Amino acid sequence: MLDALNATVTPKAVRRSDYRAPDWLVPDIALDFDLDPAATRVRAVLSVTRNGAHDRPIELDGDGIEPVSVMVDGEAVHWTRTERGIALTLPGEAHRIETEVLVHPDRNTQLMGLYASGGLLCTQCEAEGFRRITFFPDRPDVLTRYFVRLSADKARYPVLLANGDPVAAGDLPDGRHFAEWRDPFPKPSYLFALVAGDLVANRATFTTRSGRDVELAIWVRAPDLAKTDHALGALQTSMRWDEQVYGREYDLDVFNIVAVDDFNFGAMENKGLNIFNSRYILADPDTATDYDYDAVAAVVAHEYFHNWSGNRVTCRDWFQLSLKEGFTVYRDQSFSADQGSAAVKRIEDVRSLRAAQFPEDSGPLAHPVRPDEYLEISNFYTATIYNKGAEVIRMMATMLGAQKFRAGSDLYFDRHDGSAATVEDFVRAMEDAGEIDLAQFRLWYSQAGTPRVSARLIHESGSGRAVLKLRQSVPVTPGQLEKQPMVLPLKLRLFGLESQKPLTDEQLVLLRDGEAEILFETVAEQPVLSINRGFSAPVVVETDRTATDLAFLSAHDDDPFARYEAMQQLMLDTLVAAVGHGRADHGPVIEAVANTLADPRLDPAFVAEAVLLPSDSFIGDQLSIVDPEAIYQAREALRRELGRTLSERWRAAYEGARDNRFEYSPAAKGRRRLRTVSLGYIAASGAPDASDIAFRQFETADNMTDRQGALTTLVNSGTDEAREAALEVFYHRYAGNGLVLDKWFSTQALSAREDTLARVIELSRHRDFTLANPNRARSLVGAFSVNQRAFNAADGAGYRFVADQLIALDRLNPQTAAKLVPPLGRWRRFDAGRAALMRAELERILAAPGLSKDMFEQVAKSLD
Ligand code: B3K
Ligand code: ZN
Repeated sequence: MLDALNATVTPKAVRRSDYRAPDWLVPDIALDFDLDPAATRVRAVLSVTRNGAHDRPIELDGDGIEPVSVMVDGEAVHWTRTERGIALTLPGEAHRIETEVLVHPDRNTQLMGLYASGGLLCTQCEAEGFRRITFFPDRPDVLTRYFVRLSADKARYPVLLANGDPVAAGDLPDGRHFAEWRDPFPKPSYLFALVAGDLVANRATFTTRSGRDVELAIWVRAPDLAKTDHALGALQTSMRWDEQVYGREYDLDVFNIVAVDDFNFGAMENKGLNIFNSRYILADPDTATDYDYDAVAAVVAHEYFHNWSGNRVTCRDWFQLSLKEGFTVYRDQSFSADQGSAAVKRIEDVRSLRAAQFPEDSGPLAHPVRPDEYLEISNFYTATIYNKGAEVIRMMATMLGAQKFRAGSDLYFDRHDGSAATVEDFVRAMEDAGEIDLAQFRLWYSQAGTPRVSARLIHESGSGRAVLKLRQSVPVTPGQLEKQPMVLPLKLRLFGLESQKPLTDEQLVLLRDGEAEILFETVAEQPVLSINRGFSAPVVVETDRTATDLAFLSAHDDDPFARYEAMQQLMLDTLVAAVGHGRADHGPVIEAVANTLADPRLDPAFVAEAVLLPSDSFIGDQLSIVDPEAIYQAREALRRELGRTLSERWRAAYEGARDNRFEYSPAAKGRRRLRTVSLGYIAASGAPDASDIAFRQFETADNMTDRQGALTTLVNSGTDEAREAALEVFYHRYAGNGLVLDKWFSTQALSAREDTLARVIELSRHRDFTLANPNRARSLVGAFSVNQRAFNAADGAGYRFVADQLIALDRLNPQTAAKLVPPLGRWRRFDAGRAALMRAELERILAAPGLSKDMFEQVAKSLD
């Protein structure tokens, strides 16, 4: 029975199986915006055509907008309100619908639709924001040619941008002006965009391989102009890369990117007018870390690549989201791999898959790469859709080989250009071009859960044979109790422990059944198994490899990922044993780390990754019940011992990477990374001079990577004096720079110190803290909730703090609030006491008056 006070109407699920082609199409639209932050008048003229023989009305979505007038073919008409907008009964096959509505950008705190950000007016429409701008069949399979006229106050909004190519501009009476834009490529409404503001551009010309000139511009506010060169360079590099690697050329005369400070996620691929969260555009050495530089290039590339994988070929419905996102992430990952160290890039990608997607896949929000239903589509922009989706594409590329994969991609673009496609269309193109049967492989799209593979290698020394016994299982996930075996492409190779040489070539094994045996002949010596090389399948592999085997692979495997992985496994085995028994033999890890540090052939960037211990939460993911304190203590003990025992080596590595004047290159980045990782170990050793070394690095750094690396070390383990001094200097140095202040907040929220929660609560009352800006909300609340030890304080104070913030944030911005729910939903992984406290907070959120659909879905599923 519904509680009368909290009568939440359970929102209706949207199901993939209910898909029906649109009843009406909209080949053309003319939009006229009379822009004003308080009240913008939007006039729309839709030419609509009946799709097929039926007598159903046309349904136009509308959310939070009031019609001023609705006319059909020039006459005022009768319309009815529906749950999602309005419906009109139309007599003929083709009509002209004219609507006028008012919208209020400066009251839009959800940041969906038309909103105000730092003096600009801008839009965000994916997935369902266009209906907050005008009445329209807001679904991705309705493709429309847009003509857009913008008018606004010229002094306040001198720049007026929309999709496509500019066609006219001029002055109007009363200090206003106008601009007209035409986008010749039919597109779904989620790709619509406009921007109005006082902006300046960093410009360049790009000549496509067929010789067309494209005017590129990155638009920002004047003080930020000097921080746009990196993004502009990345745009040019990605345009060339897509021509060379995928044969895809840009198709309009202009390509505009605008940076805005208030944005719900990273960026948006609107046709010809990408809108970015400023954190993925602005970069200079003083304010951006190497990680930021890399992220700027990756996101610029990602959004650019969407021009083909997403825009020219779009999604039929939102269940197909991974069609554009998984493929585009795969494309941006390949692009980034080509710009620097492919091995390090693969390590980073796998690390983030394991940090975000594996927990999702084993928790209450697990869903397939192609989901079957949702309440709120915004909740499905997940690591599963993006990152696991990219792994699924990568597996197809591995199985087909580069040439056939390219042929499959060409076929997909040829077949579906200008239309809205499905995941099935993509897989079929790969099958046709690759001459391969992907019937069973399709399970990767429909079955959730991370498959587990167990691998046992048995050597019969007498016969010189070795047998590899493989077994797979797919865990139960919500709504999916029965699982079938999947196709797992596993790259493997055997090495000789004694000869230290490979015993076989690398081979690609396709594990299709629950169990399989692979026979190796002429294995004359004790073999060691290198498996899932390059992380060829996104699975968890369990082997019976000993510490000796893993240490051997960490020094001798020829696949850099497998080498990293062996070290990680060795560290994990050690840490899991330590958590279980209160102590463990640290010897093998110390020796393996020492060998890695001493190997002169290794790239410092690789070394830095290889010697890092797995994170607290990844250690927790290996355990059935997470004990945050025991994990933290075990990890700290190993870090301390590594720091002490290898003290000389860390200092040598630190010094060796010094005198590194800022330069953004893979080599310089690698040295900086190793330097800060070494600093972390020097500090972990408890050396009395550690705080001074960190403070010196903090003060003398000529770049943000070194400065923030030092700040993090000081915040975690510096003396009270050094820590507070550094925080103070940092804060004042960057006062007014929102993106850098975000780092100041998140560094403190991620701190390993005992008083982190108290500090975070204090920071939530800081004058620079606001929930209205998503970056700032994430920098404190989001960062804190992934600080495993502090968030999971046994008294539940961490949970309470996060729940309070989420309730408040939901009133402003449901989409951003809902994204921060998953850490609270992990209660099953904790002891009964913590689980009860987490559930109580979830219940409290669920009972909050006026809870959004976004939050309802995430919280209700998390409690289930
Ligand atoms: N397509 C957008 C994401 C939109 C998220 C909407 N909730 C950015 C991207 O993936 O490229
Ligand atoms: Zn994307």
